[in-house]
Amino acid sequence: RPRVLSGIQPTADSFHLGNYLGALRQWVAMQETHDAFYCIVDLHAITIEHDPKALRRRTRAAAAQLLALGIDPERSILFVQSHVPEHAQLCWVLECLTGFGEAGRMTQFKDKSARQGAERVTVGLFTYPVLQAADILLYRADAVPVGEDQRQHLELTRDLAQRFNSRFGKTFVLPEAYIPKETAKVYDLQDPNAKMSKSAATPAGLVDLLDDPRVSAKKIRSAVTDTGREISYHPETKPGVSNLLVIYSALADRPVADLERDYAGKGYGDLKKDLAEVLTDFVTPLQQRVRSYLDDPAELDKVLAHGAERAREVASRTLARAYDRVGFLSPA
Ligand code: AQP
Repeated sequence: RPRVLSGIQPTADSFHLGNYLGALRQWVAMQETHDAFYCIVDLHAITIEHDPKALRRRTRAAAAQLLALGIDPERSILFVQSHVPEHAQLCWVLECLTGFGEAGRMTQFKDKSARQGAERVTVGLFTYPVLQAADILLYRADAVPVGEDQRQHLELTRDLAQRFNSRFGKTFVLPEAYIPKETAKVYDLQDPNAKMSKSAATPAGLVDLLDDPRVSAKKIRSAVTDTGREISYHPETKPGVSNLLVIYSALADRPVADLERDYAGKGYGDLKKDLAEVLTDFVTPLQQRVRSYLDDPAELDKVLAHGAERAREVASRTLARAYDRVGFLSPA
């Protein structure tokens, strides 16, 4: 079976709808068709200032959410990045193949460093996409389900794999980004031209999976909509309503065209009210499952330790091969 790898940062107490619809939904589905490696990327999470206690809490919360969303730790390999030291080890080798200018062209780095202010930007934030390349290449993944914002990083990963292979001999698989067509980018409810993101200007535009559903319903009701009255999917001219339709369609598993038909002649208020209900029906049982996983942190840690052990088997083989190819003497 083809192999899939993807990662998510434990940088918030809850994943948001963008994370879920852009990436995590595909993680769950791809377990059926792929050998799956899913990683909670805590090394990435320290590229911006962080609180150690929060990081530990959020790493467990990430695991609980992934299990609650349907990641099956027997079928898939679910693990924490820092438990597998090969990620940092391969990263170093890849950093030595990455051009300084090449890394400087990454738009996520430009955006995030502009937000941080120059004096707080770390070298780790700069080399973030190289570590991401190591995450992917270690498992020789064929497919990487991510949102649209990660496309450029995937291109870099492919470039680095190709560069390594042509310089030192075929070692890595060139991965393909797997970006869902409809939900590649979920937009902020208050600013439907900006990506929904935990670092958004206002929390009103962000829907967290673990938010109280009444709070989320209120955010949906106050979502920015567009001029005109018609409920139709036109991302250019009606970005607000189109975003709501995309979210609705994904959560209810119904094509956008069906929704357009259902809501012909109805108002934005009707759409928002129903979407809030669909969301509530989705998050209520999910939150119960998350709570029950969090009630037993020792069991969670066991699941993650088991995942790390299985991940290391694969990662250590790839790293040994890469080390050998670059000419490192193997320890006697
Ligand atoms: N708005 C989005 N639409 C579609 N996909 C999205 N992803 C994130 N936001 C959206 C996808 O979620 C996965 C996990 O990404 P991450 O761990 O890098 O999370 P993040 O980028 O830290 O999430 P944010 O909220 O976007 O954080 P900031 O504000 O720090 O940039 C990825 O596959 C990503 O594409």
